[in-house]
Amino acid sequence: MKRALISVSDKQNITEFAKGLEELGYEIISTGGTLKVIQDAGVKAIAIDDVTGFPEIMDGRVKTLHPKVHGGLLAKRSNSDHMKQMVENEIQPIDMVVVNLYPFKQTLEKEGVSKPEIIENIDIGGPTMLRSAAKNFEDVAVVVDPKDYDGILEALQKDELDFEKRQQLAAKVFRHTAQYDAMIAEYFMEETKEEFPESYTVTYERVQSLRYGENPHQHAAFYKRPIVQTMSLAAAKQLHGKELSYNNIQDANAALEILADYEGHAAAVAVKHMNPCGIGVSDTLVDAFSRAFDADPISIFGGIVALNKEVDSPTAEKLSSIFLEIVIAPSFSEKALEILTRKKNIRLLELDMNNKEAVNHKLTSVNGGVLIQSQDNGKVGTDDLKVVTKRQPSEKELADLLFAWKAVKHVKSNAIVLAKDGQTIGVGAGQMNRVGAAKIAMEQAGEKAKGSVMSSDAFFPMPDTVEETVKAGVTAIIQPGGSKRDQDSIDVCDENGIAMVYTGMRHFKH
Ligand code: 93A
Repeated sequence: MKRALISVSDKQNITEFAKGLEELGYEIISTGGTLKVIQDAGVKAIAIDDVTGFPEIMDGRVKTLHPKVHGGLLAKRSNSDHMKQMVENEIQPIDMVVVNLYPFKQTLEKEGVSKPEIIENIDIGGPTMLRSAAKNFEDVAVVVDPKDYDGILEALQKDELDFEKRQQLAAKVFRHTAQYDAMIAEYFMEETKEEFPESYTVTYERVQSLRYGENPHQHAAFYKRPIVQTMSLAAAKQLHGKELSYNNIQDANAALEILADYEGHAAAVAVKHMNPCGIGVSDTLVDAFSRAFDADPISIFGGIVALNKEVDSPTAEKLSSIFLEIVIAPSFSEKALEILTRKKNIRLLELDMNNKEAVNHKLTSVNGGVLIQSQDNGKVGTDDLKVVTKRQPSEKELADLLFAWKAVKHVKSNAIVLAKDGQTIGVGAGQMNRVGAAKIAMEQAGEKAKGSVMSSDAFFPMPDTVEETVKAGVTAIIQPGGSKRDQDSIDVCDENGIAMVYTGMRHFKH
C-alpha cells in the first residue's frame, strides 16, 4: 500500500485532495491540525505520532523530524542496502509528501506582529520533508503547491506521475524552499543591520510577464519583493487602461521616486524616459499639474504623470486634455475617474504613497553580477546650505533652490535644472559635459530663465556653466561644491551679483 504524508498550514482544498488519494488506495499520515481537518471530512488517516512512536513535542517544533519519516522518504528503493536498513530499523517507505509551510511572509506582514511570533513561523520540519522528498524524487512525489492537487490526482489516475513530472515537482520544491529561506535571511539581515554580507540573497516573485522589454525583440517580466512595500508599483491598483509595459513600469517608478521628495505640497511630476520633464508644486493639485505641464508642454506628450493628492475633476480635465500614458495618484474622485476613463488608452493607477522610506537597496546589473548600493536618500535643508558668495539668496530664491536641488537629484548626470516659482523650467539631462546640460536647460527655459535659479548635480570643474547660465538670467545657484576651481565659479557669481550655495552633497545618477 502506498503512503502519503500530509502536513499543511494552508488547508485549502486539502480534504478533496486527501479524499482523492484515499480513493486511489493511499494510506494517509498526517500532523496535528491537518489530521483533524481531514478526519473531520471523513478521511481515514494515521497520526504522525503513531508512525514515529514519538509525541509531537516543544509546541510542535518537533513533530516530523524523525528517522521513521526521513528514512521513509530518503531510502533509495533501488538500493538493496537502503531497503535492508529500512527493515532493520522498522521504517516504512513514504511515497508522497504534501506539505506547505508555516506562513512566514504573511506573519511578517501582520500588523503589530511580535518577534517571537515571526520566529515561531519559521518552518523547519516542513522544508526538511520537502527537501528529503525532492532529493529522492525518483521514488517519491512531492507536492508543495495546492494548485497542483488536481493535476496530481489526474496523473495518478492515469498512472502518469512519471520521472519527469516528479522531477518537475522537485524543482518547484527547491525553488520554493530557497525562496522561503531567502525571505528569512532578509528578515535577519534587517534585524542584524548587516548591510552588505559576504553573499547576498534576495528573492523575487513574478508580478506579470511582459509582452516585451525595452524593445520589442527583448523578453521581460516584472518581479517584486515578496513582502510588498507600499510605494512599490507592484502594490498599485490599475483602474483603467491596457496592461503596463516594461518602459511604463520603469518610468512610473521614476515618477514615484521623484514625487516622494516633494512632500508637504500638492505636487505633480511628469516623466519621460526616466527623467522628469516637468515638476510642479503648489497649493492645489490642478495648479501643481499646470506647472508641471507648462514646464515643458512638448515633452510631456505620451509621458507619465504622478500626483501626490487625490485627483479632483479640475485636475482630471486638465490631464485629459493631452495624451498621457499613465496617471498615478493615491486616489481619484468619482467625477475625475469618469472624466479620465473617457480616454481609452490612458492607464490609471491608484497607489498608497504613505510609506516613502520603504525602498532599500538599489541593484544595477553588470555583466555576470550586480552592483548594490543604498538608495540615494540624501536630503538637504536650509541649515545644511553654505552661502559662498557675497550675496545671500533671498527667501524666494532659497525656496526655489531647494526645489531645484530635489529635482536635479532625479535627473540623469550630467544634470542641470532651472527652476522658478515651484516649477522646473529647464531640464538638461544625461550630457557628457556639464555646460552641454546647461545649454539644453536654458534653451528650453528661453525667456523664463530670467530670474530663475539653477541646480547642478555635481560641482563645476570650470566656470563655463555658471558664466552661461548667468548670461541667461539665472540669479542663484545650488551645487555640491568641492571642485579645485570652485573659486573661479564663485568669482563669476560675485562679479554679477549672483548668490551661490553649497550643499556638500553630490547627486550623481548615471
Ligand atoms: O515546527 S516545525 O518546524 N517542526 C516539524 O517537525 C514540522 N513538521 C511539519 N514544523 C513542522 N511542520 C509544519 O507543520 C508543516 O510544514 C506544516 O506547515 C505544518 C502543519 O501543521 P498542522 O498539521 O499541525 O497544522
